[in-house]
Amino acid sequence: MTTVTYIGLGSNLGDSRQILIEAVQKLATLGTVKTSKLYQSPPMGPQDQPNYLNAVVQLQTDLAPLALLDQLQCFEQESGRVRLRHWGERTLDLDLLVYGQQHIHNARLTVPHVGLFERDFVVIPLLDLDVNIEIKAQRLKDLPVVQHPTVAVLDDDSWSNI
Ligand code: PH2
Ligand code: MG
Ligand code: MG
Repeated sequence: MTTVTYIGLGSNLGDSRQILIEAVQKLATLGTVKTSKLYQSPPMGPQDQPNYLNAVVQLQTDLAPLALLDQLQCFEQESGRVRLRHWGERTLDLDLLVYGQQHIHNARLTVPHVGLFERDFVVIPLLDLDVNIEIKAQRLKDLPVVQHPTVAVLDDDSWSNI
């Protein structure tokens, strides 16, 4: 059965734009994808790191949650993932934000993603993909972070060429 999932993409090391384009191409091998706009976003966490590029992909896939997570971690490694410190700089971060309506809590995975509601670099691109999206009965467009976003649009949804 096909499930609608949302994947958060982030990068602030290397050629981030190219790294995210290649990530979208890899995600497209797992099902049908749609991309949000491409954003630049100031770092959450340590401030002595570069700004991030962030986007969200909607992926409709037949993969089960942990099989999807395996693929995301594989794609992170293939990008030559470097992760220097907690909440620090990285070449590619792929976060499973939402998996259908499911709530998942296990040693490897928490879905919906922890902290999603507070992160404008996640909420704003999610709204690009579905302006009426609700997660845990919360309409994302009503969240406080939507009122004063710190993210800047770099490109419209054609940035990934998908
Ligand atoms: N990811 C982090 C830490 N801080 N800040 C922004 N703006 N965007 C991110 O994707 C991000 C971050 C670690 O995953
Ligand atoms: Mg992350
Ligand atoms: Mg992550």
